Amino acid sequence: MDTGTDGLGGRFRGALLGVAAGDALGAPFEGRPRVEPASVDAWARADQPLRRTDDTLMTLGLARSLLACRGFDGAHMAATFAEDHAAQPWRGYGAGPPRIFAALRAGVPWDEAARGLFGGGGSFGNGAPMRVAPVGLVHHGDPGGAARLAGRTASVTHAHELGRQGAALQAAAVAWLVDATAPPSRDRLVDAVRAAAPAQEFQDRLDALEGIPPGWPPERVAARLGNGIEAFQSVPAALHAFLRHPGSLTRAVCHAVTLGGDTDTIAAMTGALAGAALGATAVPGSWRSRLEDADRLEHLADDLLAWSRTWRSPTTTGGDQR
Ligand code: AR6
Ligand code: MG
Repeated sequence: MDTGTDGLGGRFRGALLGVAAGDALGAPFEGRPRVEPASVDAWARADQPLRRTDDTLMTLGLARSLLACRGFDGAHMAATFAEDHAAQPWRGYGAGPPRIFAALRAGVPWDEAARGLFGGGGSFGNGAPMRVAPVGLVHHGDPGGAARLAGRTASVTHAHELGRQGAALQAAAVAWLVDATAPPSRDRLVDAVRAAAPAQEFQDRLDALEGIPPGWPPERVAARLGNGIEAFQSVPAALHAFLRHPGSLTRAVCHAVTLGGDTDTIAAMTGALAGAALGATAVPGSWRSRLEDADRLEHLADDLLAWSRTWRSPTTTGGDQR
């Protein structure tokens, strides 16, 4: 059940369901330095609803904006994120985005608002990579194109170069995995995405991934890669969790949660990677039926696939908005 390798439609659905499942499974453990595997296991087998946080909400908003504008429109994407936040501000947002939304309401242009954060350097939080799976999907098989579009979507809230590179790395990995034959090897995946995040903070951790033995316990992995809210810690941690269990979405996501720290976001990104590689059949029925708005996630995945087919067809040419 857990080693499915669906066709393209199943992989699109798998990536979005994977984000939502990882987000909701990780959410109760967010901020704990360590998480016992037995606790994650119990929550994975429980029957309570799996509620989304900002990770899934912003993924939905990013996908809706790309579809509505037939590509990236910064003002529209910023307005979409701000509207979703205004409707449900209690979904667990980081500190930065609400400040950006307030600046937008005060009339600051979308491409200036994010640059004002954190002393003018912009954010390198993981808010841009956590929501970027739709970009990897529509650029499946094209990690470079995914990385470029991811950087543009990141700039709406994460102006810091490390925030943008984190989104580029995650999107490139999703793009590569959608078209990969399972199970992908660590070296091939790392080679395919390395160029998306040239900063030393990412390159050092991509190197470290290669040296992590399969038997290392979560706390040693977390000590090596980090498990924090910074994009350069949590994106490599998600790559690790996926690569630890490349044939099982459930095991990869549960392992991600045991890394501790920013558990919902590390698990959401792991879920995106595993879902892109393995497809929707890798998401257990028991999880899917607990997931908030699973139907909506699947419809959006289908719409992303239909849209990407229109401009990826050999008879059409892509505009620079994509
Ligand atoms: N300098 C210092 N600290 C920083 C910087 C910087 N340039 N950039 C980010 N931080 P934020 P997000 C720290 O606020 O990325 C939710 O729980 C700082 O502590 O831009 O959208 C989601 O589930 C800042 O508050 O928000 C994710 O886990 C933090 O990084 C997460 O929040 C997050 O950056 C997404 O947060
Ligand atoms: Mg969250």
